[in-house]
Amino acid sequence: MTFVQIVVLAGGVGGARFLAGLRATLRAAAPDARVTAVVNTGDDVTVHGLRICPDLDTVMYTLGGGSDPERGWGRAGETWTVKEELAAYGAEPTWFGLGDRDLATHLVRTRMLDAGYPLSQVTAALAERWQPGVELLPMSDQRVETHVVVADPETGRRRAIHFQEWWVRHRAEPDAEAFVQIGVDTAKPAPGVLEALAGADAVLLAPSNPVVSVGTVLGVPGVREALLAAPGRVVGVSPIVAGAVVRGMADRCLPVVGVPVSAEGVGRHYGARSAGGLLDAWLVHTGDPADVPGVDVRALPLLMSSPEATAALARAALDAAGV
Ligand code: FO1
Repeated sequence: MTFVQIVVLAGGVGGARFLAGLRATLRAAAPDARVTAVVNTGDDVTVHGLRICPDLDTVMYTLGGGSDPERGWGRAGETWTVKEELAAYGAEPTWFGLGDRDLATHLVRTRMLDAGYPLSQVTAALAERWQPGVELLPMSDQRVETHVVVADPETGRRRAIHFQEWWVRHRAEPDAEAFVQIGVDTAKPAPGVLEALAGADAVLLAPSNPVVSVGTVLGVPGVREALLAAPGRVVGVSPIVAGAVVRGMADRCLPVVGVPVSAEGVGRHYGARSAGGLLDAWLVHTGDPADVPGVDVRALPLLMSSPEATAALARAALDAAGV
């Protein structure tokens, strides 16, 4: 059996589901394949003195079998006693829900970060418990935070708020004028990221938010170049189905960077690898038109409505990558 190395650029819920399907399809077809997930950390936030890494935790919990299937984030069987107690003190932010079980992850992570461990080592330590079955890498060990420039509803003045405040507190209601990745210019790919890309037999862009998730990962200096130098093909999966997002709020993010909310729009945004863009192939939902010049566009059902459907989607991505 050839040794297959697959790298996946992923964000939160969509990325986690896709990775679960990829793991399932590989367990059957290529048990010695190795999957490296390079996960967005731009959503990371410090709340009540604790460092929260939503996308890393969503992937870790989902692949580890501990995530809440409804919410898509946080833990199954969660309780909210500490959250209620914090609210009783009026301790802000009360709008960001930290579950009691989830808190243990943030306490361990924050203690290790404060002790000087880099985020990549903290992530590996947390994953020891959860055994996700893929290598989990943050995109960078340096802090990169996505902030959103909005016009203040009271004063009309432009100001930047943390992505989590825009996303959770305001449900992405206020029009975003720009996304700013604080710290990205001095961030370096986390240890293992460039090495994984250099040996990748396939690079998959998960159906995550193309702007604030996949886009943020690609914005870490060196990642895009390493992806384009990868020996394997680059295959993207559209997060837009029938002109709409399936989950999340990519439709609130794409117009900010001038990209149409369509499979074709995102495909063209990623661009053809043969013309300086990213993609060798682009998977779109059956029925979605997507003329993406220079890219091998393939239509199939993209809804990850069941583990079988997700495994079939992952299988199609591997086929498009030729592995
Ligand atoms: N999303 C919400 O809509 N409300 C919350 O209170 C909330 C808390 C939260 C805590 C930890 C965590 O890892 C994720 C959390 N999320 C919450 C989801 C999070 O905002 C998103 O998963 C990502 O940042 C977007 O992909």
